[in-house]
Amino acid sequence: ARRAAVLPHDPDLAFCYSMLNKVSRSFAIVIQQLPEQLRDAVCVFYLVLRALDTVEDDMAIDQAEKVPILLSFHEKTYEKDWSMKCGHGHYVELMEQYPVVCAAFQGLEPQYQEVITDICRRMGAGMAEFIVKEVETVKDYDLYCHYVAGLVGVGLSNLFAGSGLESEDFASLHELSNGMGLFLQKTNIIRDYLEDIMEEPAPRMFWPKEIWGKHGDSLEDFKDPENAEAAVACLNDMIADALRHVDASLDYMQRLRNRPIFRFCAVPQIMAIGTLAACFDNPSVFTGVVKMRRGQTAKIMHDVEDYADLLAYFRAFGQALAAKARAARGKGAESVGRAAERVVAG
Ligand code: PS7
Ligand code: MN
Ligand code: MN
Ligand code: MN
Ligand code: MN
Ligand code: MN
Repeated sequence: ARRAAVLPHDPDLAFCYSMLNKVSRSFAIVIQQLPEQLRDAVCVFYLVLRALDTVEDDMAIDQAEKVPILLSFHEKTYEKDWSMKCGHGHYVELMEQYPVVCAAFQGLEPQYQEVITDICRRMGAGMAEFIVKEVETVKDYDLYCHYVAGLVGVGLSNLFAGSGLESEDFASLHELSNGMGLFLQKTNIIRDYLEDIMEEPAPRMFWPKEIWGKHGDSLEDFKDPENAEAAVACLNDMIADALRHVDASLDYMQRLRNRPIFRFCAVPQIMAIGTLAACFDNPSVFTGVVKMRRGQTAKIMHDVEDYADLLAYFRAFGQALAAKARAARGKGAESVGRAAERVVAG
């Protein structure tokens, strides 16, 4: 049976779980189902990185101020009263109450603290690098996604190995861990096209020019209805690129032995391939937010227990992609079709 969410006695951790539930619906559920030894560390890890991302995302902070904060963010967790005013919605509260997250961090086992600090330091440095540089090539794109998501995979693998609940080998599965993060992050970047380009006071652009340059003269033009056809062809190329990481992701998850850890990893990956299937050949990506069918997320959370369940979902979404690709023809659909057929064949 799955464990229900447990209210921690520690008030700092209680705040962390309440914040986690406000900022992430799906991660909150799978994190709270993790084994006791890991749950608090992963919850704090999530909030530390979410806070770092809030700084990265706030386009009202100027570069000269932002870069040093990103570079030193991993040191704030050892302080007693560092906070700042930035972000929007629930993130404002996260940043104002950051000392509470730091207090919870300081109560974690040292081996977990070290992993979180190391990843936060490397992610902050990577974010800073891309504040002053643009994503031009697919190589840049893979590197940016490594910094903001691949490193999360590497850190989580270290936590899994450190807990003794998964094999020590996970601490050295860097490429597969990175692939897990890249698959999630590329899906997020594809789905968030409009949100990111409309960001105030300045747009955020993560789609690499090496891909969009084949379809137009500027990334921002894809939101104009007269460019819908080129925009969708570009979108389909972006989805074919994201599907490159499916093999690593399946290979990684096939090695997991602990059921709740497996679910924690598998649910977001299934939601990612489901989101890619919903976005594929879909002009709505350029005019609003595309999500999987309502209720589908809840069903996935409920259903997925083991690798066979995971494969069934990947094959079903692979089928959906392949069918759409056959109907689409042209518009970059062939490469998605080939990638999808491989997912279906296994
Ligand atoms: C399981 C081996 C510590 C659980 C989970 C906060 C989401 C926010 O959301 O466009 O549009 O604002 O600004 C590998 C999660 C990668 C990361 C990256 C899976 C921490 C997470 C901070 C590895 C999640 C991918 C920025 C950076 O994009 O986002 C296994 C735990 C995982 C956080 C995500 C997000 C990056 C992000 P949004 P952005
Ligand atoms: Mn963000
Ligand atoms: Mn970000
Ligand atoms: Mn995003
Ligand atoms: Mn965002
Ligand atoms: Mn935003």
